[in-house]
Amino acid sequence: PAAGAIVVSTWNMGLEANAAAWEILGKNGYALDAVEAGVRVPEADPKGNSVGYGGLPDRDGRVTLDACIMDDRYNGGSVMCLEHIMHPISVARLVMEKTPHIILVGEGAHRFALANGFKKENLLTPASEKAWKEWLKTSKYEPVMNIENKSYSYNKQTDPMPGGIDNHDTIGMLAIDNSGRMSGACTTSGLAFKMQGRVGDSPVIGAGLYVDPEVGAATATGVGEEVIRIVGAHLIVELMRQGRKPEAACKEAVERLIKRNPTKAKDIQVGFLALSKTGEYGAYALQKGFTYAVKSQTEEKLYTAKSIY
Ligand code: SD4
Repeated sequence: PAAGAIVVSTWNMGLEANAAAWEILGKNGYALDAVEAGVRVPEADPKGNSVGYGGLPDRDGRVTLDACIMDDRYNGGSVMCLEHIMHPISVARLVMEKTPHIILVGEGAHRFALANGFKKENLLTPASEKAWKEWLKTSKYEPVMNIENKSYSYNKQTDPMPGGIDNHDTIGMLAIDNSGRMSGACTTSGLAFKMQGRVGDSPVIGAGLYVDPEVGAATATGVGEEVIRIVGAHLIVELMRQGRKPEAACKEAVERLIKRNPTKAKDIQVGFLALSKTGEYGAYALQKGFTYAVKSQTEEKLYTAKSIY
């Protein structure tokens, strides 16, 4: 029996993304359609500097996108290091539905997108280009995000990015529809000023996203290298299988990060968000400031996750 539709997603932009997902969930639509439609909102938003259009480029000035999607039957699709395509999540869905594969990367993913009717577009906005040129002056690579008083190597006051450079958000979205089907999506431009070819956790099924309809789903945001190290999303789903509530499972994954790399964990942000198959949700982060949005029949709200530090 269905617990009633619900959608949860990472960061403040999740509110708007959830509203788009609800257009589908509220009409008894399919969770997979809902998560795709939901994350397309930040993908197309030039103000968000870490998803899709307007995302900060790599150190060579190239906007390279990572995304993955999972349906309610253990199917997944993923694109990595995809350039010039506004909606990598929709390409990931096509990889899942139209190819015998799960992952396409770089040039191959790009060609696949074009062959399926996607348009080649310039995703580097003037604001992102300006931020990159500013960054080039020092070329200091510090993947620090969303920690107050710690930012990239340039001044927040003169920072050309609308919400501040350290407002680095990937969207992960998890949903259950009115028929009890669960799906998830995760999409990002990855860490700003990364090396050309670098891929984070977001398109890695099991790390940035995992959906197990028997148990629940989880997604991650933050420094992807650390999330991959512990295969974060899959770890959380397995902890829920063993009986942990979503928040407790996310907390245990965060503690695992600290155990694996205690020095690093103090200086970076990682946040996890989980949804059980019965519609319970919870989150946990390393640092303060990780927000997530929830929308169901009974609530529409932004929460701030608990954190270790
Ligand atoms: C990455 N996890 O590429 C992504 C970045 C991110 O909020 O989540 N930013 O490592």
